Amino acid sequence: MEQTFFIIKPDGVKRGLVGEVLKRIERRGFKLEKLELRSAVSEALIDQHYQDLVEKSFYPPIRQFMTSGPIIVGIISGPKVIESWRDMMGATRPEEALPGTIRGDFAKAAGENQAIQNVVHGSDSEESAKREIALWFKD
Ligand code: DAT
Ligand code: MG
Repeated sequence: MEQTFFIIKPDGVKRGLVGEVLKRIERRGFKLEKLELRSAVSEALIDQHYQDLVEKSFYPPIRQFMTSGPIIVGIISGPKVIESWRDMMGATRPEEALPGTIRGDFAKAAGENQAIQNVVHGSDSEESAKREIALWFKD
């Protein structure tokens, strides 16, 4: 069965959206394979996670945001879960995320020199899912 990796980002945990996100995962019928609260995520781990973005000019606020508080990390499985979870999350930019998606319903635009507060992460391909699962769950 296909698997994907997801994060409830620091904004989601701080705003009390963990239950809301998990409810949507359960309602969709995906199976929770792993679920952990990580309260001290290192900058090094976030840099590895976002290896394709670290060189971008907009990256430093993302590193700062992602290490700003506890996050939830997990693995879910189901048919076409990678694409479905991306659909459920919605578009990266809050103003482009459709109503009914997690980001469309909850994401907040970036303030000056701040990261977009878009509540959730999901792997964008089979290759990313494998890489991210191995990175975050070393066992
Ligand atoms: P996604 O999270 O939808 O997979 P991504 O992997 O391209 O998007 O980027 C990771 C995060 O980085 C994204 O959730 C928000 C931020 N980000 C991406 N592109 C950005 C940009 N052009 N300016 C500011 N922040 C950006
Ligand atoms: Mg991405």
